[in-house]
Amino acid sequence: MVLVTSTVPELSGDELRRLYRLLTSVRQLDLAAVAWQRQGIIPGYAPELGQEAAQVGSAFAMDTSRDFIFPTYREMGAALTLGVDMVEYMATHKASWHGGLYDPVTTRLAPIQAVVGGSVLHAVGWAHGQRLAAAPASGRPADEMPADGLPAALTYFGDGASSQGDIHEAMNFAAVLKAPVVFFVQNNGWAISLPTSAQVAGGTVAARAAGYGMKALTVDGNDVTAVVRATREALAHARAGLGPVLIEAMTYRRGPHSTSDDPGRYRTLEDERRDAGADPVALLAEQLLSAGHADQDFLDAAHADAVAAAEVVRLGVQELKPRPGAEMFEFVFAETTQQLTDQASAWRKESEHD
Ligand SMILES: Cc1ncc(C[n+]2csc(CCOP(=O)(O)OP(=O)(O)O)c2C)c(N)n1
Ligand SMILES: [Mg+2]
Repeated sequence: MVLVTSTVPELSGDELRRLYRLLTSVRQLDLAAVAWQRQGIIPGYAPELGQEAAQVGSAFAMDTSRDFIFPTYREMGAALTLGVDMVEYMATHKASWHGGLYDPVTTRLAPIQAVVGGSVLHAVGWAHGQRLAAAPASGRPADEMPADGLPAALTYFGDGASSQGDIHEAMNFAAVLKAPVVFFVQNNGWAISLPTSAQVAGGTVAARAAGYGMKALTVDGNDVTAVVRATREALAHARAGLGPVLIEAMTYRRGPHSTSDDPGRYRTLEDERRDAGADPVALLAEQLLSAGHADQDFLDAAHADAVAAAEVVRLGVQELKPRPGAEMFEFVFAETTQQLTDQASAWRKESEHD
């Protein structure tokens, strides 16, 4: 199943230790966020328990000095790996600000996207723009690649999203235009209550890439080293102007779809135990110990630091205040319209808000 080629080097001990710290931080923050929802600190959250390796590994492979990442609503692990401020990220789950309060341009992370499949279209548009920008004089996509290759987009979506028409349009255009995009599907077995078998004809998303003449990699999404190497391989292909790549990371949504979902209504604990595969955090711990790259003290320290960091985020989230309502008029267009200005003043008169 794992199609990582030998041209992608093995990860170093230092990289593996960094990845372990990231996986542990994501695991602890994710568990904490579910608890915050139960405690009434945030109204809702989409857990990613079990998907840490898929998210951390893929984001870890990116070059944040030039690439751009387009998330769904479940990519806290990718955001944390990019170094996004986690209070600003969690603002969307506190309902303080839709899409997160972080700056997408400096963090290289597009706003959190709840429209299933929506981020994939944005990624293709952005990536096509990179090829146009590489040959501005001609007004056409560059044929000659810059020496260090093109900036690339990484876009996340789920097995459920892959059944949407938008995904077909995005992939077809990306392949025709040879846009530097990595389509990263987290096949976590579920689209809310529907198993993959009930909504992905043929049972595999990766197989569809052939229809677009697109390179595809299927990878064990619970093994972070496999994910990093697959993403690096895909990026090299996209940067060279050879076109987009589809990565299908096989993983499992161990928790509910969101904090308002009860998976006990459509699957049993036995199903979960049978289908979940390896725990990504435990798997990397085993790999580190058996290769002699880390000892138990390192793992314990990473855990303690992650718990403490999640607690700092909680305090920040609790401090978050509502944003001024007038901002809803300010971020619609770069240059506002008369109609919007009129609406804003009518809203002020009616609501007495500032
Ligand atoms: C366009 C659109 N249709 C439907 C929904 C409702 N919805 C939210 S999540 C979801 C399932 C998505 O499943 P998948 O793509 O596998 O992602 P996962 O939640 O497993 O990460 C649906 C149907 C939505 N948010 N947007
Ligand atoms: Mg899914």
